[in-house]
Amino acid sequence: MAHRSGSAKLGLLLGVGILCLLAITKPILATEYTVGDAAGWSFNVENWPNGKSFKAGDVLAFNYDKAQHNVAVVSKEGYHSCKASSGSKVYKSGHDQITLVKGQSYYICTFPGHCDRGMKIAINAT
Ligand SMILES: [Cu+2]
Repeated sequence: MAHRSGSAKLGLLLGVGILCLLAITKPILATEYTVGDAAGWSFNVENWPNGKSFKAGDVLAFNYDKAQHNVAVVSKEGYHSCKASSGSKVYKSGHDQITLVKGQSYYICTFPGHCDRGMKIAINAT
């Protein structure tokens, strides 16, 4: 009996230890999000970020046909007006990974009419 309760205590200790380890390592591990999930970076992706909680360091993976689309980093105004400024960083590889920084980030596709068809996202990373 004494032996059994001893190993139960050891098991509990081990369990608590593992939980502590998870609690410590979890914030370090960044989450990678595939923008638009299976559909990828595409029309009407605008609402995809809804309900997700992004953290600084998380990675957004933009998958798309590079002949048809691109990803421009824009300001809030650029997001709402669907216009990238001349200084905007534009990703165009078709498989772009962008690491989020704390705060608001805005991305649009600059191909004519695409942003107006919902090819835009606003992200808030904490
Ligand atoms: Cu596009």
